[in-house]
Amino acid sequence: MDKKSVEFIRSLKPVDLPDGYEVLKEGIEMGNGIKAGKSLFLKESGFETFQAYKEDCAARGEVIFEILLGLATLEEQVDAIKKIYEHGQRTGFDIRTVQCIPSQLVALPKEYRANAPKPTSYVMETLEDYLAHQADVPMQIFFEDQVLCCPNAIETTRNSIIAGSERCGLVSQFIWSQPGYTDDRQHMIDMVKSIGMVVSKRDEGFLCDTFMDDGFPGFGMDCVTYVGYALLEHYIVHDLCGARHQISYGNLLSEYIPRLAFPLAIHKMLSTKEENCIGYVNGATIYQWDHDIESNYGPAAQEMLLEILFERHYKMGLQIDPVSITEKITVPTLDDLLNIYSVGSRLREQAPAWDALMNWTPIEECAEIMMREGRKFYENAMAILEAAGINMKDPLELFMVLKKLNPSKFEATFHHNKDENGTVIPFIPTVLGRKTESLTKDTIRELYDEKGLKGNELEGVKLIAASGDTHTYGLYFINGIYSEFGAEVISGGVDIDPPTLLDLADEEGFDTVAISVHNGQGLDYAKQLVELAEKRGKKYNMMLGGMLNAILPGDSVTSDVKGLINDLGVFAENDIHKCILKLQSFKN
Ligand code: B12
Repeated sequence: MDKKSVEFIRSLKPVDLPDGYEVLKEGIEMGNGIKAGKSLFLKESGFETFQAYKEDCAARGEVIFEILLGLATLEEQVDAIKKIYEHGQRTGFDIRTVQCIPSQLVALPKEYRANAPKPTSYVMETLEDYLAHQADVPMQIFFEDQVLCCPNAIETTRNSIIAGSERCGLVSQFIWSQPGYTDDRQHMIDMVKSIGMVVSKRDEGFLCDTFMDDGFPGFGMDCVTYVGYALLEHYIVHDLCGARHQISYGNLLSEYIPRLAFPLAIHKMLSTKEENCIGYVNGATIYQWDHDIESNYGPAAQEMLLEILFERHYKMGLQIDPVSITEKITVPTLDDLLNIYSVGSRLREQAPAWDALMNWTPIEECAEIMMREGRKFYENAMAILEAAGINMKDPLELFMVLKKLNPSKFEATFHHNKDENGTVIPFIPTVLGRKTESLTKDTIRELYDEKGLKGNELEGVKLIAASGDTHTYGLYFINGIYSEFGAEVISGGVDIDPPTLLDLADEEGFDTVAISVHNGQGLDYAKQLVELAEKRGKKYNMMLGGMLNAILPGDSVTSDVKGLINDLGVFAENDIHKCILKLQSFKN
């Protein structure tokens, strides 16, 4: 066992935490005091639970499609749910489930919302807002993002249960930080209580869902980390807390063999007759183009067809949540979603004819590796946690330790296959890590060969580089480039808010900051930086890159806000050569 990892985890052991079981019990009691809702879909179809419906579909080889929807306002969201139902009636595609993607502001208790940068999507304020989603149509509505594992977990979980969201999620998101909220201890306590609320509705089918790619596995270099993490989370949520636990995944696992081997491995390891552990597979998002976007139908259709055939063969209850061909550009509109959903539905028509043509051996073989190495990863993680003196029977203590672990360190700490320098040697490398690494190398080569840079252009430049949200690969990219050309870069990590960023710059004595943003909050973020700098009476050189868009007041779709950010005096640009020239100008 890696002694360094044990010592590192020992340094994270929390003090002054209440007993996790008492907290869980409190949550169960809170849950007992509320009545769980039931969707109009369940009432109409006669199924007691959505799980029962899902199992019935699986047994018949019928694949369930679900729409992931997060529009600009609640009114638009509710109207869209009605339209989805009508679309199903008109076409016969019979779509019955919508998973809602509200704004990240919902993850924050109300008193913190006013000061947070505004990301895309709508905000829910009251229980009525959750109930409104039913829209008088027989649909099953799920609330998962920003529920269960965020600082506002008690409110979002309670409202979701009352509104009949049998799946509450998403456990893996507990590692996300929200702007302005710093009380990790309270965050973890409220999360364990919220899991308790879901446990109280166990017999009514309620479960804790998780989404691998939003959590630690989304930061890893090895697909085996998906399995190792899933087993660890299952131990805490299912074995210790007693909740039903379901595992979803998919936007970053874009290579077909690991993409299908992962649920097969999980199904074989965790599903039982009584409890199915397989959730949904999200459309892969990283092979998409942001130009000639119709070309994205190619990989999207291929992927959906394979998933349909896979589910017809294994009957494990894997649902499909497709992503639109506009994924690389912005959040999808209802039309974008119905469009890709229709493609998926038409693929189902001819699927039976493909069944006999399929050879699942490569998937089975990859699943074997995932099971074998995933179990070793999990056992290694458990052994390290135990050796570090963590109370392995206390869900709160375990979550608290993991919360303190920087996401980029999870894999490096618990992986069982490393070289002498401690670098993880992946069994099945992830795509995004690999792609970003080669993008960085290719860009560096271009800057030398085509732009004539010499390598010393940024000598003497000191800057803080950070991500304003959970997206890390853009940050990895700029860190790599700026360091290559001589800048001294301190990484501010992820989820950093404007005041913390400027505090860090002040502490380090740096006056240049480069921020990567993706959630549509770039304009707000820049405004806050300018205001804070003014208040502090200081001059900073500020640069922003990433997804430079926002939903402007009164609009339903995002607009490019690069110009508006530049007007504020914050340099907004993704062209890395222009950024290097700008950084050079700061030296003068
Ligand atoms: C990977 C990913 C994730 C992963 C992130 C994992 C990780 N460890 O980073 C996960 C699954 C966790 C995730 C979560 C979310 N995501 Co996301 N994600 C993506 C995805 C697929 C790829 C982004 C990426 O890493 N690309 C690779 C890097 C190398 O490229 P890049 O980021 O584009 O960076 C380039 C430039 O922008 C530039 N750059 C980037 N930063 C900077 C900074 C500076 C200073 C400079 C100069 C340049 C620069 O350099 C790079 C090379 O050119 C995109 C869709 C897509 N295909 O692009 C959505 C996307 C960015 N995500 C999106 C959203 C909405 C979210 C969520 C809010 C969704 C949700 N509700 O759950 C959450 C975020 C929650 C949070 N707490 O922040 C939206 C943003 C929508 C918008 N603004 O219009 C996108 C576009 C998807 C979509 N269509 O809805 N996501």
